[in-house]
Amino acid sequence: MELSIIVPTFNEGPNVDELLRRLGAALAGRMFEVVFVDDSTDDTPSVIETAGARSPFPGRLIHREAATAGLGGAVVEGFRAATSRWCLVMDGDLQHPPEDVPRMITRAERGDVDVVVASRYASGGTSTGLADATRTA
Ligand SMILES: Nc1nc2c(ncn2[C@@H]2O[C@H](COP(=O)(O)OP(=O)(O)OP(=O)(O)O)[C@@H](O)[C@H]2O)c(=O)[nH]1
Ligand SMILES: [Mg+2]
Repeated sequence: MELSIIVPTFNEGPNVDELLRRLGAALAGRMFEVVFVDDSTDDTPSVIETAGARSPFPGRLIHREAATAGLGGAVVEGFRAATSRWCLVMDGDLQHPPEDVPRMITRAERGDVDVVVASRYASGGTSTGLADATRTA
């Protein structure tokens, strides 16, 4: 499957290398691009450019000088820029495990759905990874 992975980022520099490395390992042999839509106020854009230049799959950076509508607006901009029929949105802070992407692709490829959602409310889901122990939703 051809896939555009849209990653909204706000000051996520320290996570970029690991995210790309884990996506590359999880999706080895597949066709995909990564589209970062960045509203950072720090050096995240240059971190993304350096990491993207090293990665074996296509990566693009859209840095928004005049960010509109925050995280939601960034995701919409990523959809507009995507070149693939299927788009996947994932956080840039490693809260969404890249290792789960193949399972989502397999579900989409069955062909009977338009949208696939990974949810902690689905069967087998957990709240692991939320900010702290008080967060369950
Ligand atoms: N482009 C862009 N990305 C953002 C913005 N705010 C957050 N992000 C990114 O969106 C992703 C999710 O951000 P979080 O703050 O963890 O939002 P969340 O996962 O909905 O909230 P939590 O459940 O509290 O973790 C991360 O990759 C952030 O860097 C924004 O204003 N613009
Ligand atoms: Mg989060």
